[in-house]
Amino acid sequence: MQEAIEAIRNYEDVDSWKTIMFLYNSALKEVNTKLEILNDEFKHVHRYNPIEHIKTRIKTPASIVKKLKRNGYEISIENMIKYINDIAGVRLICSFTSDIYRLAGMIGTQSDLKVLAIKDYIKSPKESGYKSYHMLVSVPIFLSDSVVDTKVEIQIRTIAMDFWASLEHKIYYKFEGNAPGYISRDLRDCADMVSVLDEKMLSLNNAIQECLEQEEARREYGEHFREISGDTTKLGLSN
Ligand code: 0O2
Repeated sequence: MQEAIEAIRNYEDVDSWKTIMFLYNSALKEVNTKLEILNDEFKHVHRYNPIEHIKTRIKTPASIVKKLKRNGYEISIENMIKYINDIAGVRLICSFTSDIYRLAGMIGTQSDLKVLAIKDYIKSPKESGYKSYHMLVSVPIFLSDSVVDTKVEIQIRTIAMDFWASLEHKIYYKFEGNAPGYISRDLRDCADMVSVLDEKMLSLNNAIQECLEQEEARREYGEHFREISGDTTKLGLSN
């Protein structure tokens, strides 16, 4: 298997940018399909949907250039492939924090995905308050004459974390990273509220599940009892 950089060299005569974007788009499609299948299988087996929705995106050229500059790299296709890990990005939005770790476990055991790095900003949130679970994976893209390992960043977060991150992202860009102190403080307070909300929603959901299980057990016991008393009536054993 080869890295995307070698693939670019092999395609030197062709338009490298188009080639590389073709690879990242293909990687996104592969990972997206995998995640949809995992979600469908989970729904089929457990009657439960761990993924609320999936968003995919390819980083814009302007955003790639900005990030290379921000990290002090020269603007080149090689540097972009080497240093920008989130050119192909998938975001999985879940209802509960427990879904995040369940999904991460399921992704980690996919034999054709290589997990290159994990950043758990849920256990260790960023200074800003940002919470999310990031997995950098590589997926083999099978071309007619070669196989190219291509990186995809998977971000997994709850609906509440996503709500927070979207607003914070907007504010970050609006103030170009220099938001007034009170806005940053309010955002950190909101991040704490998000954590409390996520915890409460999870414990509420667990309580609901417990009630449903007890109800099911009672129903099963009732049916079993009715069956037994029917049998004893037939045998003339009932009072
Ligand atoms: P944009 O505009 O969303 O694309 P790395 O070289 O991979 O170690 P990197 O890329 O900073 O360094 O890794 P990380 O921490 O996994 O961040 C990747 C992406 O996660 C970011 O891409 C954001 O989309 C998101 N992210 C990370 N930190 C924050 C944060 O504090 N707030 C919000 N709202 N999003 C965050 P970009 O390219 O930085 O931004």
